[in-house]
This record gives sequence, C-alpha cells and structure tokens, in this order.
Amino acid sequence: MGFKCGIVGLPNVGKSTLFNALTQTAAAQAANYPFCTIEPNVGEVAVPDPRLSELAAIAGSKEIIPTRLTFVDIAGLVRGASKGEGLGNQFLAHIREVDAIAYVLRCFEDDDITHVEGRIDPLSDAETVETELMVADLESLEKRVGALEKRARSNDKEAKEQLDLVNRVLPLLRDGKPARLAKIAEDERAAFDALNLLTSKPVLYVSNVDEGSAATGNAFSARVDESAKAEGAVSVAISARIESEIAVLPEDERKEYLEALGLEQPGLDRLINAGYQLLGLVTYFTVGPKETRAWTIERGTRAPQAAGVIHSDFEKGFIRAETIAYADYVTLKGETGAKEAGKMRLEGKDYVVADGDVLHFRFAN
Ligand SMILES: Nc1nc2c(ncn2[C@@H]2O[C@H](COP(=O)(O)OP(=O)(O)O)[C@@H](O)[C@H]2O)c(=O)[nH]1
Ligand SMILES: [Mg+2]
Repeated sequence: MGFKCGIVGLPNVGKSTLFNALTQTAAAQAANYPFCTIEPNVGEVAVPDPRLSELAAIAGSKEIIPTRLTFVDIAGLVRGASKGEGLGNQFLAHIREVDAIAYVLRCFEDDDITHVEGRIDPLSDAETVETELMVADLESLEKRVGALEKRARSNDKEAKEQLDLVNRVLPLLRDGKPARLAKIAEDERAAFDALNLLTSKPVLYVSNVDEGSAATGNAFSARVDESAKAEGAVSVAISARIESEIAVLPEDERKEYLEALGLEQPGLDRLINAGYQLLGLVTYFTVGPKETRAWTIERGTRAPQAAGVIHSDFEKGFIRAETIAYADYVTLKGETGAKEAGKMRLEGKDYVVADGDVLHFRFAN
C-alpha cells in the first residue's frame, strides 16, 4: 500500500535536511524493525505510537512492529514552475503522485543561506508555491472542460457529475483559492479525487525554525500557525537542523538531549503523526506472544478489507473479527480479562474498524 506524504517548498528551506533526518531516524530503527529506502528521495518511516509498547507489555510480545508512512523529498519549486521553469513539469508530476503535501516553510534567518526571494516570509513563500499548483490545476481543468461539456450534453452520467464538480472548482481556482476548499459531499469524493488535482490534496504546514526555537517556535512560525488555523489546516514547528542531530544520536543519549532542548519528543514524531492524521489513516493492532503489530487502514474501512491489509486470504475467507477496544484491552489487562468482562466483541463483515481496535481475524481457507 504505502501512503505518501510529499515534502514540498521553495529551494533552501530545509526540505532535504528534514527528509534526511526522517530517514536517518528510520535507519537507526532498522536494527529493530524491517525498513527500506525505496529510492534516494523516497523513505519509509515508522509511525511512533505509544500504544504499541503498552500492548506488548501486557501480552508479553517478543517484538514490536510499528506501521509505516512514506515521505518523498520533492525537488524545490521556483516561481514559474507551472510554466515549466526550473524542474517545472517534473516537479508537478512528483506532487501528483503523493497523497498529501507537507509544505516546508523557511522560518529561520541565516545570512549564509540564500533565500530565493531574498527575504524570510513563510506565508508569502507558501503562497508562491501554492500559486504554481493552482495555475497548473486551472490550466488542466480548462483544457478538459470542453470535452466534458460535450459528453455531458450526450447524457453521459459520469461526465455530468464531473462537469458539475469542475464548475464548482474553477471559480475557486480563478479566485486564487485551492481546490481543497471546495465543499464536496461524501458521495462525490471519489469523482473529485478522480480529477487528480494538485491543490485538492490535504496539506500541512511545517515551519522550519532556527535551532534556538525548536521547543517554542518563533514569531515566523506563529504567523504560520495562525494562518493554518484560519484555513482549518494543521501546522507543526520544528528545527530541521536539530532533528537531524537528534536522528543520529544513540537511543540513550536522545532523551537527555531532548530534555536539554526542552522537547518532550522529537519534532519528527509530531510531524509523522500529523501526516498520518492528515491522510485520514487509523491504526488497528494485532497482539500476541510473538509480536504486537500496528496496521494502517483508511478511516471507514470495514473488517474484511482491514484483514486484507495483512493478507488477501484473510479478506477472501473472512468470517469474523474478534474485537477488543484498545482502552478495554489495557484496563482489563489483556485478552483473557477482556473476554471475561464481556468486552470482546464478535464483529462481522459490515463492521467499521475503529482506531486502536485489537483484532483477531477468523477466516476460512
Ligand atoms: N541555520 C539553519 N540552517 C538550516 C536549517 N535547516 C536547513 N538549513 C540549511 O539550509 C540549507 C538548505 O537546506 P536543504 O535541506 O538542502 O534545503 P532544500 O533545498 O529545501 O532541500 C542547508 O545548508 C541546511 O544546512 C535550520 O533549521 N537552521
Ligand atoms: Mg533539497
């Protein structure tokens, strides 16, 4: 499967520093967890989840296997990318492939590192990048609308549906607003996604602050937070440079270093979790003496399809899912306790798996 979060922004804002910190963290974890770098600019990282160790302790699991999220370091964009400037088209093609976008915004001052626009202004940078994506979307829709209208006139139901969406998105884009702000009903979601727009992807804002502001953020990141909030988007302030230092520290020194910086957890953990939520993903667990393992599904996934994430046979032969909510599993100290308290439910094929469910699938071969 692999849900992908693209790291996007102007050149020299700290994207690669951040990406390297993410993959170094993953490499450090590789001793414990299976890990792979897919391509130089694509890396998978473990999704930190404190529930895993809680469950493993109760069940006495030998191993903990977290679920993972993919990050893609996308080459820096410059003004005019939608017209093919810089790496233009290639850049846009890479963004098209990701499921969500993390905009990295430069919120640190450093005269030694050139800012392409010659000044530190994260909100204006975000606008520069997003404008290129909006222009690309606008052009792509305007190109398609004629053909859609033609098909719609000949009563093509799918074309009519798409045209209706396009006619709602176009005014937004023309008004300088991203497609994600369009009001889309649940049953229109699939058709909307099929438009394959760049600005319909969910976004989060990453303020890359100076080393001294790693724990608190700074005045620049405060402005990003405010603007993100107004849009209903998530923002995370981190110092990419500090993160790259933390990432290479041995586990036992890490805690001390974090404390010295006034950080409770690495900023990367916050970023990974924010990316995970942004993608609308939830986690269920399988727990046993061998391992406690986290699995990723999209919110709203039913039990057989959730089982299919483990193995297609589980989905095909699905009978039922023995289900214990995470909180029950912990309070009742495991499966036996939960069973005795009547907290183990037998769920069928229509059950929508909830975040934190501890599941045991019954299936026929
Ligand atoms: N002072 C400072 N420099 C940083 C920080 N993050 C990145 N840099 C530096 O900025 C330069 C560009 O970073 P890079 O990650 O290559 O940017 P990219 O072009 O967005 O991938 C490098 O020299 C980094 O060391 C930071 O938080 N503080
Ligand atoms: Mg780079």
